[in-house]
Amino acid sequence: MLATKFCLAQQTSLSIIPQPMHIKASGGTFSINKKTIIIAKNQEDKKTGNLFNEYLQKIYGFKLSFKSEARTNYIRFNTLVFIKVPDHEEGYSMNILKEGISINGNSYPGTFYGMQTLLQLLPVEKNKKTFSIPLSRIEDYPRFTYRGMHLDVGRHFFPVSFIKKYIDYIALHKMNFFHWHLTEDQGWRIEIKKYPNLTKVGAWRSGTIVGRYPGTANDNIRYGGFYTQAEIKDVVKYAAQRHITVVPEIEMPGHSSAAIASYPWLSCFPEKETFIPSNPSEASKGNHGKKVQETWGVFEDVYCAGNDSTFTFLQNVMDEVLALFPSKYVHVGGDECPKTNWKKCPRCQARMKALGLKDEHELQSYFIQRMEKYVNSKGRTLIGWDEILEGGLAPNAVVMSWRGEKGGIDAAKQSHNVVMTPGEYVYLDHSQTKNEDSLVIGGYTPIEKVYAYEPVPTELNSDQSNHVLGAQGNVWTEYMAYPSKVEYMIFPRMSALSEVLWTGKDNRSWSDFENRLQMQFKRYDLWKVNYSKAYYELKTTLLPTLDNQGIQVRLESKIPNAEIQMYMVKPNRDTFALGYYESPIVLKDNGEFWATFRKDKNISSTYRQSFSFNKVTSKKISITAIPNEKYPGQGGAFSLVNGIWSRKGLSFPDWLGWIGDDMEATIDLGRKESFSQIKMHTLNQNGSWVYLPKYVEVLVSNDGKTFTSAGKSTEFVKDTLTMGWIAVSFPQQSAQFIKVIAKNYGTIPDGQPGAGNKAWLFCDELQVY
Ligand code: TNX
Repeated sequence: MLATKFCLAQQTSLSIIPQPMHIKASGGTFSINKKTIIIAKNQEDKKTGNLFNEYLQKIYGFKLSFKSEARTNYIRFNTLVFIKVPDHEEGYSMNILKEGISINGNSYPGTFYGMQTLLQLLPVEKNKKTFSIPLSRIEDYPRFTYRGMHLDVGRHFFPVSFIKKYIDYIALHKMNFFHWHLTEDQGWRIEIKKYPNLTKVGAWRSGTIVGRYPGTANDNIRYGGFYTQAEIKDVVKYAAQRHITVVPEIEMPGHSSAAIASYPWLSCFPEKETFIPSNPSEASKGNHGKKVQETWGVFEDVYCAGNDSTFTFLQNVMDEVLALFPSKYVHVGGDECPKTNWKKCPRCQARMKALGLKDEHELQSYFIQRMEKYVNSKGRTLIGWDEILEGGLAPNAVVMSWRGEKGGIDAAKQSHNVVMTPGEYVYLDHSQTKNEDSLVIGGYTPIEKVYAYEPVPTELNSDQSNHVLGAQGNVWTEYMAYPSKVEYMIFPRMSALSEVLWTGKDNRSWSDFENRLQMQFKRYDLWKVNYSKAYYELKTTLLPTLDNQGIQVRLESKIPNAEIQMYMVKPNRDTFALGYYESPIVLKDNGEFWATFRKDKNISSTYRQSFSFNKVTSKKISITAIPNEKYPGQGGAFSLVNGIWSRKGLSFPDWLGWIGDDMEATIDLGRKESFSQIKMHTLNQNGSWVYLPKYVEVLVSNDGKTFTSAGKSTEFVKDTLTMGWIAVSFPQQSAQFIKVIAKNYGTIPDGQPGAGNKAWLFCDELQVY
């Protein structure tokens, strides 16, 4: 432990992310200048030297020359030769002496990672003349063998130039897998020579919804693009030079609208028009055939599992894919495949009968297992999202656990290898701030949360833990239309993830990472990447006052001594200055609260929130069913009486959400009060499996034990987007306790997205008048 502490204390001056295993600084420096010589003996180490030079050239505008030997002023890239595979195959050591720098890798990737560390010892100021590198010794190796980043190019297409940048970012973080999500409902992005329609038809959609799902309109702009096989080869080679494996994903059996639009016979019902659930484009309105999707979500038109031609098609596609991607792993998706069509399809039903499959989940399992056999026969290993566990796991498959950690735990217990990608920690499409201005899918995953992620679940014993290969950041691009938005979403969270994956558990600490992050921000500037400054923003905590009469607002900022000014704008627009923030402030009246600071032109932050008080605001509240971990609200049940509710849809952090469960909230008013109406703010967004409650019932009590019903209602009045209020009105009542029951809709009906699954129920505020 002492040794670890020592390491941590020493390294801050070196500021490397991910944090190396051991650093020992000895005082003094070595200087890199234009005369420094690169020594590299073999082809591979020369390549590493060249990549080092490329970075120098790009960032600082000079490069170094190679020589076979030098006694002073050198940087040596040297991969060690072993008789037997060393313990830490991807490890390296680096000696920084007065005479020069030696990087000794345990393998070529190891030497490459040593070079990456060296890049982080270079100055963050561009025009420094000499580069002083502290004399030190570093020993380093990764904790996990799978350190991945994913990119969805289906929802939005990104040019090869950006894909290469993305690969550079992966390399700069010593990560080694790029999961390329190449096919989607909204676009097929890889050229397949045997099936030209996939890119002639499937790579293009007639328009895209505007704004957050379900959208306010369609932009009616034809959108698309694809990678030629030559481009793919180029990308794969570019990645390989950086010791990164590209794992292609060809989605099946769901998320296949684009393939079906290209070849309608892949569907169970080739004649049936594609259903675009919201805001179809003008072009699509007049087209009664199959179409590439224009909105986000999960769609029912999937590959037919009863038709052998589907498998022939997919195998032929695989043949071309495998020829392009040398990766041992091939991803076949497997997630979010509605079974609606299969239930109605005579061919699927006949297949189930012939094989004695008991339900459509077993049919999906048959589908994946059949593809796995094919992939295995070509010497490759199949990866799928955790749904491939349902109905029986394919014998050799690797599971990517995205719906929390459970899939990963189950798979590891069945001795399958696992890559962890749980939504709440590593979905980099989620918001990283509570005050997001741009459009994002929702959720709240700040950098602290990513950093706190531990990929090996505590439920696993040590044998089972060995099946956890690592983890991956997922980047779904429904709401990322441009490279700069992708950068904004991945940085700085990707840097935190790299440390989770590389650095041993005992060797990393959030506060130390925070120190190094300051330097990392400067490095982003050096790399000219667009990154989120959410780390510096005002963090707010809302709490009830002890007497339950007001809302306490606590503000925090990472800027030391930030001067945070506060205002209150009253409903009549009168504005009051509340002075500078010193300690938690108590709000008791309606109005819009503002808190704001400016550090410099790059960093400023404003928190702005309307509060609305009524008889239950800040009162004691409890709920029975615990909400889903993705939608816990802010401070649990208190979220329902904190005086605020969403105007932005699901991305607002105040929501409590339940799958299948009812909401039952009991409020203690503290004393008898009279009232005649209660209102519940809720969400109606069926395309995302979110339903209004069947009804809202209000019960009242004076002892908190025996409740009598005061009224019931189903009437929903929309306010913004898909949100609105359900009000229950009744003759004036007088009571101390109020119970609100919102009955969950239950099972999603046939013909709707997610049919057969349990519906979500949402609430972010209750009001009583
Ligand atoms: C679920 S994660 C999906 C994606 C969406 C994503 C949005 C997974 C295997 N499927 O299709 O883009 O949610 O966060």
